Amino acid sequence: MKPADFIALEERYGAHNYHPLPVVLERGEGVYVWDVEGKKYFDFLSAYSAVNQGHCHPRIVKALCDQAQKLCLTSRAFYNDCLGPYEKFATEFFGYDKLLPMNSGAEAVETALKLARRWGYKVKGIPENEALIIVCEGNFHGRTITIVTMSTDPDSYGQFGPFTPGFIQIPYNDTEALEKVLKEKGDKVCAMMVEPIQGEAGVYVPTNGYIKKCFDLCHAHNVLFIADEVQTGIGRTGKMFACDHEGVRPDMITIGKALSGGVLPVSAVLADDPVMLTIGPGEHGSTFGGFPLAAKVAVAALEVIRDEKLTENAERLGVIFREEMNKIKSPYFKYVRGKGLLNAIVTEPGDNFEAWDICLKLAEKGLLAKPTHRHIIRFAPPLVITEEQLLEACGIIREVFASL
Ligand code: IF1
Repeated sequence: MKPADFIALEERYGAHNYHPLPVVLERGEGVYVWDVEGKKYFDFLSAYSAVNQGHCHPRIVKALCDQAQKLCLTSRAFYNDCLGPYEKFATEFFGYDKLLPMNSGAEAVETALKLARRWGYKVKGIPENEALIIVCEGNFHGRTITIVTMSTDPDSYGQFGPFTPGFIQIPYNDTEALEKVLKEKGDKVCAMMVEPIQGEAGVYVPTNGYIKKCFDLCHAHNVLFIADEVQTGIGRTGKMFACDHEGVRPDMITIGKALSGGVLPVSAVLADDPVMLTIGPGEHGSTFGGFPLAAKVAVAALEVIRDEKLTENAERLGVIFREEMNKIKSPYFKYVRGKGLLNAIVTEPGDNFEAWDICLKLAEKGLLAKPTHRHIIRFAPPLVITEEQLLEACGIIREVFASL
């Protein structure tokens, strides 16, 4: 079968909820993927930062295969010998009292919202069904109905109503707006949820000090500060969490994606006892959440982050990447922004020419990246990338801009 045949199958038999670049991949290793014709690419998307540890990391794949032959799923109706050790490892690794395991990032977000509301009623004393949660314009937290309620992107929420009540949207990177809402409605607000860097908005990095100020304002009003680090967490931005750049330890953190190194959907909420223990038996859960396979994979994935010093690598190579990109002299290049190895180039689209076309040219030259909006290209290679590989990739990007 040729690439076009695989594309035709998806088109014919799959729902049309995606518009991928026309590249059909069949194999991955480290920072590289190969298409069905054997062409090799740098993967500068890393499955939206799920593959921080690189494709098919041998240690993670071994953990997966070993456990798959022993026991995959028990449900939480019984105990198993993987979940407890994983929870101990992960809570010590991240520095929280407890972990609640789920699968997709959206589920972790939903779980955090439920915990926040529960805490609001049980601990803060908000009258039942009146709790409010503050979210930011331009956010991306997932695809469930409640989560798209929080979205300000009509593609995400349009014609999916009716929506979930109880959310207040404020501008991102605007602490005055936050202060105002908290002053007016703080007694009914249980939480603020925010991405420390907005991914879908185009790797939009807020002003230095924004996260710290949000955290302080929330705490002054007895409001939980929740960071959605599904994309920014686990080393991606050059710290374990993006909130670490400002020395903020959120009351709750949602993680996913790289928690499994991309081999399984594994997500979780991290919180301390006063929040986590507000939910009791039978009040929340998931058939697969924390299943033995996920537990073993997650431990291996985190050990790889630690042992291969991937967070440090992201910090160091991120600086080099932005330096290299700033050397681009092209009317189509406006600027590069990001932290660690989560970066984006903001382009100046022409009349008949947008970021998508640049991504097609990059793919031709052997580098996969994803446009977001008409004019932004995201660059997020696996964190196992070496300096030499990064410089080679930067050469491809510069070459493509030079050819426009
Ligand atoms: C897609 C973006 C990235 C997320 C944050 C929760 C979730 C995500 C901060 C939900 C998911 C994805 C999913 C992916 C596109 C993508 C994305 F462009 F939309 F913003 F990564 F940058 N919180 N992000 O970024 O996690 O339920 O998908 O596991 O194809 O929709 P999920």
